[in-house]
Amino acid sequence: MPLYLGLDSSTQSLTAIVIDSDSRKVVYESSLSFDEALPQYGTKHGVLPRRQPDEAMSSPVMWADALDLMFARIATSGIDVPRIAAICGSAQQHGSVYLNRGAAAALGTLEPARPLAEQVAPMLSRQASPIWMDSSTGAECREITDAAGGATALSEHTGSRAFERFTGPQIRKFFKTDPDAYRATDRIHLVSSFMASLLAGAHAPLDPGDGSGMNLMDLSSSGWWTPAVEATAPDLGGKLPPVRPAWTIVGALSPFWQQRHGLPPARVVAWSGDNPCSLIGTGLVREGRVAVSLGTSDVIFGMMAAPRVDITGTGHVFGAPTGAFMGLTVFKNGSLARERVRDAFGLSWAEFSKTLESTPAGNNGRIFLPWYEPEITPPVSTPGVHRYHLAEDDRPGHVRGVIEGQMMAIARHSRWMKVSVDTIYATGGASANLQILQVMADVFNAKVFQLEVGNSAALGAALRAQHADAMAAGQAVEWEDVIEGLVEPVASSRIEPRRGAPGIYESLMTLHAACEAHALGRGPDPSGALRAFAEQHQQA
Ligand code: XUL
Repeated sequence: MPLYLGLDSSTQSLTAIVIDSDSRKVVYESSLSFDEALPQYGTKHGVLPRRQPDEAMSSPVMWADALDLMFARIATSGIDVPRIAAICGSAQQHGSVYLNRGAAAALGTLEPARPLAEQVAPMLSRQASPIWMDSSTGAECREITDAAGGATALSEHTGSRAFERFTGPQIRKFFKTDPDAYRATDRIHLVSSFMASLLAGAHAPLDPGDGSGMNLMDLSSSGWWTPAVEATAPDLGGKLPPVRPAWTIVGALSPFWQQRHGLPPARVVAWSGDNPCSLIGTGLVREGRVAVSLGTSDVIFGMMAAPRVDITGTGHVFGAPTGAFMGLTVFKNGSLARERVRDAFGLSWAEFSKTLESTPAGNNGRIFLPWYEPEITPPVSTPGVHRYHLAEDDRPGHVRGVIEGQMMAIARHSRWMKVSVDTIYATGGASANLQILQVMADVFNAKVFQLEVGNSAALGAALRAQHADAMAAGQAVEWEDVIEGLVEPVASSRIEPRRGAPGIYESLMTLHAACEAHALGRGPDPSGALRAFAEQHQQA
């Protein structure tokens, strides 16, 4: 009756989940907030005080300290600790940790009588770690793109065009601003492989899921892509960890943890990024089942059998813990846009839903583009809302317009994944609204379920630990069996597309694309075509 431990070192907290593989139950769950549990590091929401508004750094010593605290908690939690068979983890993506030449030996000789944090500090060649919220590397993105043969080549090979938060541009900036410290760096880890190294007491490899958040890894071979590595910084190849399959056993939990906290020599599995781990923690283990998270930002992600990339757009392809791939596209104007429309017309959420229910699919050809904030997808740097065939005081037109506009944008801008979507798991705050989910089902022509996810990244890591343990024991294991019982959508929440609605959206989506092109100055005004659409589909 083995237990599996999943950890998630996120931006703001460290979470642990222990699952019992036989009873299919979570038997332990605990989270510690960096700001509250470790105030001595001075972070706010997990980020060190900012030197520049576009910079975001955190402390790798703090992450190690949190791990030490969490293992002390687990050891005294009352769970049957000797039954922990394997440990895996998830970490915020893109962040990097810079270790010096002494680190390899130091990792293997940690002293159990001393706190981990004070033993990690001397291993660092850079005290702070840039994290995913940093957007200060625009110049480096351009330099890498040019030197690696252009944006298309970079996307085709690494899965994304150059992004400021990705690790390659961050490494280049470090090399340019502090070349001596860069030279003194022996190994550059991601947060994920750094944490796995601490557990195993030796430098851990990266998995393809987190490796693909760097603008450095070749997706199809899961090896480093030389043109990008050379475009990023000199001698970088020798400083990067190897990339190994996600189910790789890095080693046994090191003597430090065994002696300090009385833990067993459990298998340590390669860690991954939080998005790949969430893919498993939300049950997206086959192509065709996607998740749409309706939160501050709206995000669509799902598994892809092959590495199909978004050459011109804003989508990312990461490796998936299954050995396949995952696509992910982010839309910045999520909840805020929905709230702005609700507030503009003085509605409660109940009234908003009622209006949605009483308006027709296709909104009689009224289209609303809700770019209240600069948008990631499609890229819109100057915010502004756009109305087509829609009067400014048209309340029902705006209510249906904002939801249809968002859902059509999510559907259209995820077509690059070439996934035929049959099932959607809806998560995030707005997924509680069944009328919004009905529009989602109609636009995608797919069934929609609500999925209650707590800590999907930590749960995904625990499930990955179970999977890797079985693989290491030579057992055949199906991902559907791994997630069974622990990741189930709310069966009673099933929403089917309404008859006739998907056909309406199929034609409206072409017009939605034309509105977007016009709003971005790339096409003619499609208002005439919208009027014709309205005449054809006019409903009460
Ligand atoms: C993904 C990304 C974020 C971080 C958050 O590209 O930047 O989702 O992984 O932890």
